[in-house]
Amino acid sequence: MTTALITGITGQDGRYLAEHLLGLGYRVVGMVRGQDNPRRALVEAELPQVELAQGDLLDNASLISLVRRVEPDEVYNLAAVSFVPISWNQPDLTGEVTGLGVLRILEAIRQAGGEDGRIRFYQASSSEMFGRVAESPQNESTRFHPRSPYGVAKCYGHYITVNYRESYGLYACSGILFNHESPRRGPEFVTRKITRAVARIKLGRQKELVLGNLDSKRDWGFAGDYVRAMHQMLQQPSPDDYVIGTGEAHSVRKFVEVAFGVAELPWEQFVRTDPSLIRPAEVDHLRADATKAQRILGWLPTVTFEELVRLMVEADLEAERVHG
Ligand code: NDP
Ligand code: GDR
Repeated sequence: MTTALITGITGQDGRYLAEHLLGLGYRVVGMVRGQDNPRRALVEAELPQVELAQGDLLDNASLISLVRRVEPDEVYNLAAVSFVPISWNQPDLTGEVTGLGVLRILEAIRQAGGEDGRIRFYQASSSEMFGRVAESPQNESTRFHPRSPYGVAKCYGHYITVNYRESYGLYACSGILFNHESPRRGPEFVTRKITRAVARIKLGRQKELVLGNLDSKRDWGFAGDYVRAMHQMLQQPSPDDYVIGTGEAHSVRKFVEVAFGVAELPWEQFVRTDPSLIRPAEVDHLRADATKAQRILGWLPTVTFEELVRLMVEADLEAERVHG
């Protein structure tokens, strides 16, 4: 039986990936940090077959002993400080977790004998590395110009992954994923903030939605599609880096329009902007060129932008009706 170790199991992608790998017959071990992590119970309830183990990307010893003990065939490093605005308030922490954390886990794999390529490694790189884009759409060769401490930390994580592959022969891949969303998306990210607000406004539980920049454009896909690509990358004869995205970009304003439209609400009456939510440096426009992933992995997204917005609004309406 193939064993996968997933860091970031309590996050959006960790849960979709675990579900996908369990479906393929894997043994899945998820790393959880903290003494009393409230999201541990969520994973236990949703995915009882996942084995949970203690560890923290800030703690070298915990990673070394975890990798030795679990003896994984595949390691997916999804853990990170992943919310871009936080990275300006906590740049040190972001650098430590999102950047150096990648080095720590790569080193744990190397020390466990990963140099023979036996342990396959996936790093969650990000389109935020492209930042102020040098060209559009962005592919694996597009120059990086990150615009936040988060983007800078992801660049470190990306290059240290490439470096461990080149220096030590580790089987290490980096997936440069564009924004992907779902009903499991954290409520601080703009898509979920919008769909949750739409549901609450529809049910009379919220009066307005306060947002920052409505003009930025993102290439939004469905998280369930993107975790398939992570797994596919690790099944190739040799390790490589791949851009994953839909190839379509939409503005935050467009997301708002479609989401309020699903609930038949006039968005202009409910949405207000607040300059305090504008970022010190913005990433204006991201759009993926995932040709390489299509060609080599045979990967294609299955959920369109409109379907994604609808499924998120409907899930939030349901959640608000049941639990709200
Ligand atoms: P989430 O924010 O939902 O999850 C982040 C995970 O990281 C959580 O499980 C969190 O655990 C864990 N974590 C945070 N700090 C530490 C630490 N010190 N040690 C161990 N675990 C820690 O992110 P997503 O699931 O959306 O994203 C997964 C990865 O993909 C991230 O690395 C993200 O940066 C990257 N990415 C995401 C994209 C997206 O659109 N979703 C696009 C491109 C890249 P806890 O419960 O303890 O807080
Ligand atoms: P992003 O996602 O920064 O792209 O990073 P987020 O949803 O936070 O922002 C997308 C765009 O929306 C604008 N925006 C707002 N954003 C938030 N969060 N809240 C608001 O109120 C708001 N109003 C407007 C932002 O300015 C931005 O332009 C996500 C994360 O998952 C990263 O971890 C990942 O690497 C990238 O996607 C790819």
